[in-house]
Amino acid sequence: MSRLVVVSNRVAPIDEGKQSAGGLAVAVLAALKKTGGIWFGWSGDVVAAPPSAPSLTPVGKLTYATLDLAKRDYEEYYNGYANSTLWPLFHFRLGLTNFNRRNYAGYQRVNALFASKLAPLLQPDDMVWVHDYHLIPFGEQLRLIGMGHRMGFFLHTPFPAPELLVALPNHADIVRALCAYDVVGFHTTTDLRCFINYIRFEARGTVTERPDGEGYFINAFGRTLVARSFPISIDTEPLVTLAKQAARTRQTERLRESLVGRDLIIGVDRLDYSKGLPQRFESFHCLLENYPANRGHVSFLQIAPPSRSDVPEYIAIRKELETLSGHINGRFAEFDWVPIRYLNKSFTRRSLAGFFRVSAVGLVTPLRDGMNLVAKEYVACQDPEDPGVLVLSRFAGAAEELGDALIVNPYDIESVADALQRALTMPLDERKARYNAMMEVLRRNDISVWRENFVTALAGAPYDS
Ligand code: ADQ
Repeated sequence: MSRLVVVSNRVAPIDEGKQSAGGLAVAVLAALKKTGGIWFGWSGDVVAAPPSAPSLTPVGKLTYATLDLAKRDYEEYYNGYANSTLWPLFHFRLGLTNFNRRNYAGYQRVNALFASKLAPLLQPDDMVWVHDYHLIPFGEQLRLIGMGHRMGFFLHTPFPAPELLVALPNHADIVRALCAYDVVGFHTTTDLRCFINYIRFEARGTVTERPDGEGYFINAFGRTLVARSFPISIDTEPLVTLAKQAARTRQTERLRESLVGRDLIIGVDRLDYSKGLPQRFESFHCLLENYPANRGHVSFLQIAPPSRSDVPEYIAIRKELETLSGHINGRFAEFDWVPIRYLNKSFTRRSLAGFFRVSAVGLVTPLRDGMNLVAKEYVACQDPEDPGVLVLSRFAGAAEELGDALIVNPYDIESVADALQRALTMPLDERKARYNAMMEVLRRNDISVWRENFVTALAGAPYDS
């Protein structure tokens, strides 16, 4: 069995026992434990003078290899090109997309540097699996220094429509870099279609459906590769078990007691402008305006830990949400009821599982999201005998699989309020039918299926010969 080498911007916490380990970390660790291998990426530290070699931590058959970033690299590669150029653009936010040559050069430089540090650690038969928009040129950089390995890339964000992508000055370089891989994976068929359209109409490449129906052969920039959708998922069964246990913890009990019989709507997101939080707050406001019977009877708990707080757009959205939540609470709160509980902090997986289970409605309304695992987690954490209702944005990748949620357009504030009202008053039979249909999907496609499908596709490479 070939070793697997996973490359991602951040390497997950080495303490695997940690309840905070998310789906990707669980999936990657399980794969690495099976095949042995390396997990390579940024340590998360920014230092004045980064050491020239990665720091290696062997744990059983796998080795964590991490590099520190210099301040300038952190600014140009991470805050700059990755999070101020590619992230907004890939979320269809052209108005928030900043481009400059310095950041682009920093992005390329760090990718080349990282590739040069991984190369000496590679064995000839290794398969390299690179993750996400920070590291698109990584594979091309490895090839430039003579690495002929099987290499795959998975994009965790959406892929933008070509009409938007061409606004990026170096769009052809970015897509050419994607074509240096043997397998390129997206969350949804929509993302895949955007990529294929770019290849056909911008790159003048050819796209052929694979005979087995598993994606497409792409011929472009002198290479042949496979492009396919691999919808990421959650560790469904362990999470079902965790939620059952979490239902009885003291913390969950405290939340239940604090509601005194009221219904709870929950939102859990990184504090990011892609998640549609201002529109969500407005929708809750509209629910209280248009359906006044909910006043005093429904609370909205929004958990939103800050992220990327060095990037100005993230400072701005935080301020906006503070103003909005203050405004809504000021308008509607009673001496014994506060409409919005807005928290800027993280919780363990166990705590979240308990909170999801107590909540009558899961409100997941990104303006654009690669997949959105919270939507899937909310469903898996429900009590099968009395499940809550998921209200889900059509612009989350998860909507492609979870059609039994109440699907909404997050820009349409009043119809999201209508969907909330429908969710809060939905009869038990309908809630159960929707829950069962969604659980069927989550059991069929869990995180291990996602991983196996990608690794199997990569094992079939190269597709050139
Ligand atoms: P994110 O944008 O981070 O991920 P999401 O898919 O929802 O979004 O994953 C977030 C994870 O963090 C979930 O497992 C969630 O439970 C956890 N989390 C969120 N808030 C938390 C909190 N306050 N405390 C503790 N845990 C919290 C990116 C893409 C998504 C894509 C994933 C995976 O933007 O579209 O689904 O990668 O590919």
